[in-house]
Amino acid sequence: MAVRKNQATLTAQEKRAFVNAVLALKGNGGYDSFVSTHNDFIISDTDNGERVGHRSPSFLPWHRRFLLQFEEALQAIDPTVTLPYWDWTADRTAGASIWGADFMGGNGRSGDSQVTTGPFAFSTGNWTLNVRADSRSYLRRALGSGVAQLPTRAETSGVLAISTYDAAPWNSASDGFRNNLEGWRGVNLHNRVHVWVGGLMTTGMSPNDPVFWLHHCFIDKLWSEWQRLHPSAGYLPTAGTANVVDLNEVMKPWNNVTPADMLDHSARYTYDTGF
Ligand code: CU1
Ligand code: CU1
Repeated sequence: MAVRKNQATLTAQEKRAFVNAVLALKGNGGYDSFVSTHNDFIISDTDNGERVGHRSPSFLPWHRRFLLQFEEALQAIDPTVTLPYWDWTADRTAGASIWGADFMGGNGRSGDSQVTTGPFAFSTGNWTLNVRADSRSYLRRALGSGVAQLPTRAETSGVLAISTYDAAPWNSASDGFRNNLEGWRGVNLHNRVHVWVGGLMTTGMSPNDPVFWLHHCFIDKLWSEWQRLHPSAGYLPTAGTANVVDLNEVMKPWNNVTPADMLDHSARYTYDTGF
């Protein structure tokens, strides 16, 4: 059974294995297709057609499936690798070890926000952005400048206490666990972390920053915690809802997986906290 671990507990060897698998996937072209897929599923509430990846109930199952596909791609390179998660309620400063030169690399420099340390620095030659909105092909970050503070454990616990998964109008105005976790409402958990990191993380091409996977792995873990706290709550809506993915409807771009298929991850992976 694959166990996803807190990144703060990884050994030097585990960090190296994860970084090397990510770099290998980047090198063979596979990585950039994940960036494109993510960017294709950034949508607004007012788009015509179905909302899938964001601002809708399927935000959580869509990203669970997306992370699984990425993890499988890494495991095809190195079967020992699993996705680590970044508990940003605990590791909440630019000095935290996650930003070390042996792992994610550090903050962007002043002026152009270019990341110049670690394995994803442009100068290494291993991390040129190909899926991008402008001519800048280097990874950028501005830790703590778009918003000063990462979410706290108390704020996160408050969101985990919300007993309803989601609610009409099933978008960024909804009340419920999903939208409070996604961050369009309330204390703002997920969106705020993207803004705190800054740079590419504030765009639809956010997977260009490998910390995207560690952030979303923690979002996935929080969903898992919520499921355990509210065992009878389930996914909503169950059926008959226009423009969003109901419980048993397939999700693009895969077209062979439903939210119902994603509710129980225990056959595929568990977290180091025991579920
Ligand atoms: Cu996303
Ligand atoms: Cu995200």
